Amino acid sequence: MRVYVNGRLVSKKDAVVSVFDHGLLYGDGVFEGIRAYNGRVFLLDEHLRRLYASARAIALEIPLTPKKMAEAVVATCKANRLRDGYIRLVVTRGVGSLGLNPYLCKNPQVICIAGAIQLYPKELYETGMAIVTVGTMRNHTEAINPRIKSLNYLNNVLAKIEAINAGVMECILLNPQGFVAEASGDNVFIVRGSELVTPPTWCGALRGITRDAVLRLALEHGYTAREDVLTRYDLYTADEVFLTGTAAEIIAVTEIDRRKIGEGKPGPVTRRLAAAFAEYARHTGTPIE
Ligand code: PXG
Repeated sequence: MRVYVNGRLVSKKDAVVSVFDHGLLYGDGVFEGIRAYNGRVFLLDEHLRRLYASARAIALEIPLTPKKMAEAVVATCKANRLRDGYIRLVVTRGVGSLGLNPYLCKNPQVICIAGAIQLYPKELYETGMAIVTVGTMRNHTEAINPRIKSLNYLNNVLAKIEAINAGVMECILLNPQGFVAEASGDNVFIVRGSELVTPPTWCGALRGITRDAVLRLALEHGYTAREDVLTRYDLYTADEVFLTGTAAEIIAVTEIDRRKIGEGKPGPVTRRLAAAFAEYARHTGTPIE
């Protein structure tokens, strides 16, 4: 495996950052998770736009133009002969002193890893998955804004621990007002009749690239789709619920808090959109060759 670190493709063992990097010391940095399908990097420009917005939000200046960053991503895929897989792009604050001050960190580190992705078990895509709502709240938008895809995922990790301890693999976090925000690493949609609803970003959702793609695909397939405030009532009473994410793609949720959702199996809207998404992903993206 070759890993991109600050402009060089190095071996796995040489792909290292300092223990004084604020990415490690404080979770100070940003990242993206991107997929490659069928020899193309899926929605690379959208991911880069979000990466640079996340960086801007934490006053981190990325030492590469978006164009050079796109070239770095493609070069990393190429060096690893990646056609289908997962790309992790990370920008850390870089080495600083033992103190929070980010302005003392002069060399942000840019890392790109191209590898495999651990999806949920294949069977779960056939059966749908059981999830729970958890007590860990999504960060307040005036704390670490959930729109920032930062290296500080501890809140999501705490939620994931609750999910795993409850015997399921994913969970829904509510925001401090009690409205549905998102899952620990995915966005959430409900289906009511032929309408899709997903929480607005101000409720504490990341603006998922998959979420945006699903909103577009839904309209193309004759559904209505909108953002609205959701509560647990809306989850429990929905016809269908599904999650979207770069790793998960589209996965049906058939049980929440041990309550059956809809018919208790992946519904027709979820299945149709999952098929449309798979087709879209195969043909959309920046060619690696
Ligand atoms: N919410 C959160 C908190 C996320 O981290 C999403 C929603 C979905 O966004 P995208 O843009 O991917 O549709 C994410 C993305 C991992 C992993 O390793 C997590 C994500 C993406 C890729 C890998 O767990 N989360």
